[in-house]
Amino acid sequence: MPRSRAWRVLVVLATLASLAFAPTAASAAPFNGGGITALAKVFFPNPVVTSGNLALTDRKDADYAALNSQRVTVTLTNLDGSGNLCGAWACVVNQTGKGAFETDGTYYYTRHDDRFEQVMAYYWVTQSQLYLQSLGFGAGGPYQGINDNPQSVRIDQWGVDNSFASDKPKDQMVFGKGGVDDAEDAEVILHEYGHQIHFSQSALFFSSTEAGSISEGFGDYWAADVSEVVAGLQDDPACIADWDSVSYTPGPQHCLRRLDADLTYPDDLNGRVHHDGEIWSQALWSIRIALGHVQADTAILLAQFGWKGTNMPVLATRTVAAAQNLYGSVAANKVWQAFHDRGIL
Ligand SMILES: [Ca+2]
Ligand SMILES: [Ca+2]
Ligand SMILES: [Ca+2]
Ligand SMILES: [Ca+2]
Ligand SMILES: [Zn+2]
Repeated sequence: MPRSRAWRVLVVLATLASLAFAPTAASAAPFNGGGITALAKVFFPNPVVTSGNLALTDRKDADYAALNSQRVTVTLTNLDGSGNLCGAWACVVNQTGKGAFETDGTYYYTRHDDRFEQVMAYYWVTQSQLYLQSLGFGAGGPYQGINDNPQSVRIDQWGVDNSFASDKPKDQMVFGKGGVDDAEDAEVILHEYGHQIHFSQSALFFSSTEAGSISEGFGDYWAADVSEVVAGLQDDPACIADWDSVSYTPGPQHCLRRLDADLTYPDDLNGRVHHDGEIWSQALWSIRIALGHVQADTAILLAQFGWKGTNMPVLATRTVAAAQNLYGSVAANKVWQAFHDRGIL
């Protein structure tokens, strides 16, 4: 049976917030996975975050100076040396359109060129995997690997404004081109990677509506989490997909969803997985604030292995137990508090 989860099924109104954006300092901490490397230009994580400019618009995928200047030069790692964007942890597989192919060690494109999105996907998928490994998951670490194989990615001519991840019949991530091309925003790529993490950890992550909501919430959390880990501290990290959402939210600030919606369990559940997921994502974000991302993510990820797809209180209890085993009672109490604040425990 096919299992897939989409990035977005509903237009979600942005939460307005008063913001004082300042361009993020180049405090980059990307992971170096070694192997064959090349240079590339990417959005880091997206041009709204790095410019602080809330007035940027898609302009039908046109190149213009205010966007071109937001590209950051990064190192692609773990490439297979073929010249294609394929390597140990990500592989761009195109159904249509030109695939990026370079033999001079540089993948420099502007966002009008579909190969730009291919580079984005290769880079951010690989960074996600290297971050998992840095926490000890796979690669000789103490814990089982998670999605540690070349993840197929398709940057299609798919016209709709949505993206999805699936594991059956095809293990792939597919990014649409509606509005801002979805893979121009690293936080959309990271959200979909969150589903791939779940596919890898348990066969039952989509066995119920509530399990699906947890996966949507975790995807949003992973988007904000890895966006900050890799690209540095941000003025408003709780805003998800600040760039992709300029096409479908009214502004002035654009966020697909947020990690501080203050919804509670079970009263605010309405059966819509992206909405209900905001309860879960906020709890995870609060754990991260309390413990820091390394401890928070280690506990959150360990609790997800083999989960039976039941409900939020069960997975929350497992997460508290993981924190207790790893870090002791003080940390476990903070995790419990984060879930308690959302009404989950
Ligand atoms: Ca584009
Ligand atoms: Ca889009
Ligand atoms: Ca996978
Ligand atoms: Ca963001
Ligand atoms: Zn999703």
